[in-house]
Amino acid sequence: MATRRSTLYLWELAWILPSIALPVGMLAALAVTAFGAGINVTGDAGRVDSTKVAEHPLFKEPGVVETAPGQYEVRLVAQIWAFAPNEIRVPAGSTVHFWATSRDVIHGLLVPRHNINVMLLPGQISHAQARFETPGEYPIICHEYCGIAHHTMAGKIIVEAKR
Ligand SMILES: [Cu+2]
Repeated sequence: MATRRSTLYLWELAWILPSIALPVGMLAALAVTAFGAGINVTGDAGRVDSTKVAEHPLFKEPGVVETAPGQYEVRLVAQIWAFAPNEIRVPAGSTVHFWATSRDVIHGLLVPRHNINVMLLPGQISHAQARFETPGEYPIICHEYCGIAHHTMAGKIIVEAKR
């Protein structure tokens, strides 16, 4: 009888331990991605009335601005189905700060192989920054489905070799 009771206890343990380990593991993964890998939800970089994006000082003239040597600011507006600007040129070794928002629906801003992966929410300003070391052409991709021509929504970053 004693053996049987301990067998039941072991079965219980076999269920209880994973059910504790799973959420603990997920919490650990969340902590590692948030604090270790720097993956976050859209930060609180500010808000903007999505019907008045063109009047906001940051987004009046979407484009690229050099703020200091090697430091660039991209003021980017997403709308169906384009990014403005859709071509960004910076020299190699630049740090690029993206300030971005959406004029209409939820869009995404993804630059592969760089630490840029944010949602662009109407009414919300998103900020992300990355360093572009290697000359080349990098795509800017909308990775949030935003309508019928979503797949055409893209731009590019051209990193020019230093002269
Ligand atoms: Cu899209």
